[in-house]
Amino acid sequence: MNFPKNTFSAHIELIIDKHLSGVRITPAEAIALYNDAPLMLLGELALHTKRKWSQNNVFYNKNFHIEPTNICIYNCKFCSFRQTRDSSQAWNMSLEQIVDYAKENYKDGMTEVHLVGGVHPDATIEYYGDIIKALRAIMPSISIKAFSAIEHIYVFEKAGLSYHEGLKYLRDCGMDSITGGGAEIFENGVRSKICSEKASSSKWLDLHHAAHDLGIKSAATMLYGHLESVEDRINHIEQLRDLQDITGGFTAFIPLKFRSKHNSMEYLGESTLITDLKTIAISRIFLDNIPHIKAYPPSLGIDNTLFALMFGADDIDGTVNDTTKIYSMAGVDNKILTESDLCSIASDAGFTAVERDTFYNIVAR
Ligand code: V47
Repeated sequence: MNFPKNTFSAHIELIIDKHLSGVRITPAEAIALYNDAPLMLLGELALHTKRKWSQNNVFYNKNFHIEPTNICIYNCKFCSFRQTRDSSQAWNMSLEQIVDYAKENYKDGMTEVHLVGGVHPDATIEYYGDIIKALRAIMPSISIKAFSAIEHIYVFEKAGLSYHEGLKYLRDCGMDSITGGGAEIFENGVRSKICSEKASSSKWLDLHHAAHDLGIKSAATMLYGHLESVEDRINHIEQLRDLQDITGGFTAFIPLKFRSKHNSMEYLGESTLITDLKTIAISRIFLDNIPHIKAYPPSLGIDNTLFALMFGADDIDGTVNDTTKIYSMAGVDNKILTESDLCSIASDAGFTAVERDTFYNIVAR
């Protein structure tokens, strides 16, 4: 790295040297870097670190989403997707409708279906299992990334099953991995203000721990840009780093930018580009054990996704199209991204676009 040294303090210089020599930085050092390092330095450090993990590659995936319902027993303050049963914007697909939807949206060459939705009051583990089995029957070779920890926990507790038992059942039905959703922010004070009703942080972490014990890989998210502080963000990624030390089961970390329209936290507005880039960069620098950092276009927007690649992200998710409504319902005007759009984002930022499957194996065509 060639950054002019007199542009930052001796303390920051020590932290940079520590990181560059391969020694893990502490949460306090991450907070200092976030607050005090010049933005370009943070970017350069994160990019240097990203290259160690994935060289000049930026990964993308050919996938689509299914959101079987947006009816949800939880009323999270940041969520614009959630509806009550009697809302005119509510939907709840039958098994037949889910199969028809999958047939309509599955295109040749796709390697992953991402299944996530609201926690419907009538949801059961058997229904979740039936959805997975029905998808497996029509798409035998696709990788099924199914449900967030919050959905798993609801149906497992309802069935009186341990997390291990529930996950084994769904794995036997054909589930290959689980999504990173529902993590929000682990710090209990903020969590109780934004999503007091949903499963706690420790349950979220326990569910992923159980999945990893069974060899089921998962992603991890963090919702940022609302009431949380920088300390809360670092605390969140520290808890993920700690769990990853034990299990090694997280494939990617995904910072999700809070989008404010049509929910009860609209008054907060949205994070600046500087916050978005610093959050991506510090995640790449601090998480020395999670291989990939995902910049998610539906949440970040296309331009900010491109910048995020220059600040340490190495994954831009997939062809998703308009099969996720979580962000459009929160006011994001997303262009439908084709495979060639994804490749352009990567190459415009100076990287080589590489198609991957769910587990980051390179797809050779
Ligand atoms: O948990 C909901 C977030 C998540 C808003 O596993 C919002 O690879 C911003 O988990 N503004 C669901 N975010 C989506 C998710 C996800 C996305 C991409 C990849 C993966 C993966 C998982 O969406 C929720 C919540 O944190 N969310 N509302 C909002 N207004």
